[in-house]
Amino acid sequence: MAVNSTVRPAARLSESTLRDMYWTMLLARRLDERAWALHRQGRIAFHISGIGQEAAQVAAAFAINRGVDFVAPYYRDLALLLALGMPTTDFMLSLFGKHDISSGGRQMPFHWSFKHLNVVSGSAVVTTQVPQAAGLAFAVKYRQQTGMVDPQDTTQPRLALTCLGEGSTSQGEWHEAMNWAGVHKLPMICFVQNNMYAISEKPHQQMAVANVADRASAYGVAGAVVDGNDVLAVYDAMVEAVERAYNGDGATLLEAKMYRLTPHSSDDDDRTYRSREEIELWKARDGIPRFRQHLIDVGVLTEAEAGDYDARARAETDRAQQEADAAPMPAPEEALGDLYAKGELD
Ligand SMILES: Cc1ncc(C[n+]2csc(CCOP(=O)(O)OP(=O)(O)O)c2C)c(N)n1
Ligand SMILES: [Mg+2]
Repeated sequence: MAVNSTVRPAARLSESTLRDMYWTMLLARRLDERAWALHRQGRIAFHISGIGQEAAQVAAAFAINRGVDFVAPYYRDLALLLALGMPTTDFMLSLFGKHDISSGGRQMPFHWSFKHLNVVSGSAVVTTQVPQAAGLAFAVKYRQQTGMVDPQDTTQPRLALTCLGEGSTSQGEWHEAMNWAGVHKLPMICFVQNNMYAISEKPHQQMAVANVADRASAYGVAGAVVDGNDVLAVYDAMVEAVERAYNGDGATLLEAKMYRLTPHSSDDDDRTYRSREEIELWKARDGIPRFRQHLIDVGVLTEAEAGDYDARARAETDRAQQEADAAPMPAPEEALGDLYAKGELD
């Protein structure tokens, strides 16, 4: 890929792409807020939120070849999945336990799986997606090296992106996967969304180094830390990682620092372990209003257009909710479908 290194990648984004990025962040926020409301109304059983992480996720998605490169996401990746092409109605269907694409209502929501977007299904066990991403990246490299695919073919996956929280890097699988990515110089990007908490635990209770990315050199991969509330900074850092992967120069451990603005999940009461003042401090750094202001400052959006985006995001959230609400519940006998192979005992 030819790159003019004097111009930051984000500076080359067209106005319509910048608007798309903003729209996706905003839509994710509105859908997520609606999910909290639906939970408090007793209409859905569970919610785990990506509020505060949208900027970083949208940046990550826009930097890869969306819908083609492999993605092994984690539960907070609502904005990332929307950017990859998940329909809004599908998200609502998953909240209601109805026929969503990921599992037809049989899995908990947030266990994303979209075959047509090369988003591989994950497990509720945190971090297991990282060795799977390393395996996918190994397959990408193997297929290219054995001539099964052309490394320049943009219709084929050329990297595997995986996401996880900082707390999950304490799991053994993470170290095994990073080591594998380093040893085999894999086209993998491990995107750590460091939101300052693993349920109630702070980063210093998980690790004795300041940054997850400080460990990169120990695995022989590139590492970087970026402000996760700055969508364009994350995009620049991610493009560097993508080019490294596409050029056969190995894996990247990219850590975006951000803040989980909500409790861990709808089952958590965060008042037991953090102050309201701390949350307010981070709310002031929220990536969505920050990007909105930036787009207005540089003349990509007017105040009126930004207001129109707000109204459209709310209307789209209403529409998706109503459509999902009107959809039928899965039949009880569907619960066991696709669990067992059909064999001679049937
Ligand atoms: C192996 C395993 N241990 C514990 C859990 C329960 N659990 C779910 S999310 C979570 C916290 C993860 O924190 P982090 O990796 O920082 O991600 P965040 O939720 O903050 O985005 C824990 C302990 C789990 N799902 N899997
Ligand atoms: Mg965390």
